[in-house]
Amino acid sequence: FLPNRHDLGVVAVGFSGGQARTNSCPKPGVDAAPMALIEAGLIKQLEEDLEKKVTYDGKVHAYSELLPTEDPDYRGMKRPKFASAVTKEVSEQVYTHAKAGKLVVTLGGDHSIAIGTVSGTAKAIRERLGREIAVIWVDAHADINTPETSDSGNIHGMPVAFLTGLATEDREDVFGWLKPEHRLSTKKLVYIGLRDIDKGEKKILREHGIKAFSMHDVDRHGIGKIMDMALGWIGSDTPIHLSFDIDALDPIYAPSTGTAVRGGLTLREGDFICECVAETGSLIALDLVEVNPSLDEQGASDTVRAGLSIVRCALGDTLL
Ligand code: 4U7
Ligand code: MN
Ligand code: MN
Ligand code: MN
Repeated sequence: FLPNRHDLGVVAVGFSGGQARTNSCPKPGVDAAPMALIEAGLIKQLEEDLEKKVTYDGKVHAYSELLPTEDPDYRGMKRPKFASAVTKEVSEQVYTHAKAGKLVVTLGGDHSIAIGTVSGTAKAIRERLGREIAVIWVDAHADINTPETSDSGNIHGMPVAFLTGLATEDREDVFGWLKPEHRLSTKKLVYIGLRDIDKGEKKILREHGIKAFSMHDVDRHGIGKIMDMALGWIGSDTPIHLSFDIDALDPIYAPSTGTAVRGGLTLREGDFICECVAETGSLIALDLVEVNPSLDEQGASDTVRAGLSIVRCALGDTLL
């Protein structure tokens, strides 16, 4: 019932607007990640080493045609109209691949783009298989702030709230386009790697009984047991969307990212998570986000290499 594992659709999203450029967050550059990953050989490796059939339009989308003339803050969100328009477009791109039975690989971009990717697969898998997807969100952060709980107003800290319907909005041009068929149940969401969670987010996680494995849990049980528990929670034969924020990895391995937090996953733990998901045979989509090659020049190539490794492992490269 699952997509042909050898048939990939790749979407390159050069979007950094979910991590708004303000004095407190002067961090453009995450939009350059898809090109850096592709120049490092990503598509070529998928085709040649992993023998995948790759459908890719050859473009890094910047969506500049969607840039609104005016984009004032709304409910505290920064650049809400642009992020909404871009994620709506991403949603349609991802939907098209997933509906055609392809495993979709999306290269970000900041994590706000997951509003597009997850909504696109959720809708496609509902229509194609009559199934709900599960999401494994690997991240230092929970990204489940509502506009009201967010201190930063940055939309890359809110995607899970919009995807689960914890945040809703009537205005079509500010995520009002998200409909029930795009959404994800809080029961089908699992976090791994958390270590920097806002107060309001903790309350949300607790109140909705959301399954979350923090770095504390990883230290306590080891990553092997964590993956058994995470996949056990989801249940076998459930289509899995893996959304991997590179800041889940320790900054030793992935320093070039906008919101680095110390005390993260090792390179092997990150790869292991992806290998376990690959082993299930249930992966329907992968996002790799928050790589920012412009931030730490020394570390940029390490971070890009870590990203490449994550993608290859999720697609089964390292399995025997
Ligand atoms: B990322 C933060 F306040 N929680 O909402 C926020 F700590 O996609 C960070 O995981 C969000 O990198 C990080 O701005 C978003 C902050
Ligand atoms: Mn994130
Ligand atoms: Mn993060
Ligand atoms: Mn980040």
